[in-house]
Amino acid sequence: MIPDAPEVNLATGALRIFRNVPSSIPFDPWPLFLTPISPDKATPMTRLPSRLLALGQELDLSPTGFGFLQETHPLQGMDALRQQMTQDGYLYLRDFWSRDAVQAVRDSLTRQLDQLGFLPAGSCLDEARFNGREVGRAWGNPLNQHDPLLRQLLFGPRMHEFFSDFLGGEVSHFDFIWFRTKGPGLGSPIHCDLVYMGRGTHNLYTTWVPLGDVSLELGGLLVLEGSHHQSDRLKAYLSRDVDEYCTNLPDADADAAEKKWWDGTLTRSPRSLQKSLGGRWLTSPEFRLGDVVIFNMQLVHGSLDNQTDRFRLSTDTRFQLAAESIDKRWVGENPPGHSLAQRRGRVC
Ligand SMILES: O=C(O)CCC(=O)C(=O)O
Ligand SMILES: [Fe+2]
Repeated sequence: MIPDAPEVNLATGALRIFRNVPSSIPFDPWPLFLTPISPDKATPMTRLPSRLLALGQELDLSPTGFGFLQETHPLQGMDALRQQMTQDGYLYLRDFWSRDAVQAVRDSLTRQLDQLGFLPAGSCLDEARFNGREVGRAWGNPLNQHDPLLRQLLFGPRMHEFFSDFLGGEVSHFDFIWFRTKGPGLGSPIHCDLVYMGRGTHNLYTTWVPLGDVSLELGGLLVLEGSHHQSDRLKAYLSRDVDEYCTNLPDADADAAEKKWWDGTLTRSPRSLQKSLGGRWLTSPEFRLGDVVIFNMQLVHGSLDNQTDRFRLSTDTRFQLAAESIDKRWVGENPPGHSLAQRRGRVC
């Protein structure tokens, strides 16, 4: 009997070696050269749910259509991390903070959700169960932007030092915090961040922070592999700004008065976008408390639909070099954001 070939799960990269090895065959020593992985760090062979959806569309879960984000460790050194950002458009850093530090922030937010009447009366706060009422999108979200624990985590020394090293200078961040409190149903629109925040430097990075463990069913960040290399094909999209309108088109008046507002969506069809741009849709088998994903402005992303009865909590925030120009919509004690005063007309 011949041993099975080493078996690679193409989606996870996990390797299962030699099933059915009969005792009569001498043990092959090569796996001994592999560095052992401590059990709590090992990625188990992830069992995918039977379906994963984005914007209500079933994703192609074959190995060519779907996979997992590559994990990186800051100890690899900043040169390697910069190279990886250029190559992949993102860095996925596990255990960037301690679980306890992030759990304290989660506790603060679930307490707020409870006080605001978004959780079922008497339920366990940490479960963040949905009671039928949506919390709303990031712009206009009622959670407290000035929560000291949250700001201390997102803008504290750990993140500051990381970005100063990564960008090689003094850094600044947007003051605005994008809260994601996603109940059951559709995830975020498929988009690139540039169209919401491109009025300053484009050398700008998003930090996506899960405030709770996020399973595939709960639905976390979803990125289209290699899409940041497709800026040429996305030129028409990337040159847009959600707070701009065309003065020379018939609906200019309604656009100027914000009666019509383009929400930055690149496509409503993750599958047809994938067909035309290529690349796999990538996420994590489980985003965990303490993780962070950092990505650039041109990477196409959204999130998986939430197939549970709980809220998925996360935030996203932005860092850049202090010396470079900053998009003023997102700076200040109460940033103006997508308000009417920020609307700009241009000839299209
Ligand atoms: O968490 C989400 O649903 C979307 C996140 C996102 O768009 C971002 O981090 O820029
Ligand atoms: Fe985004």
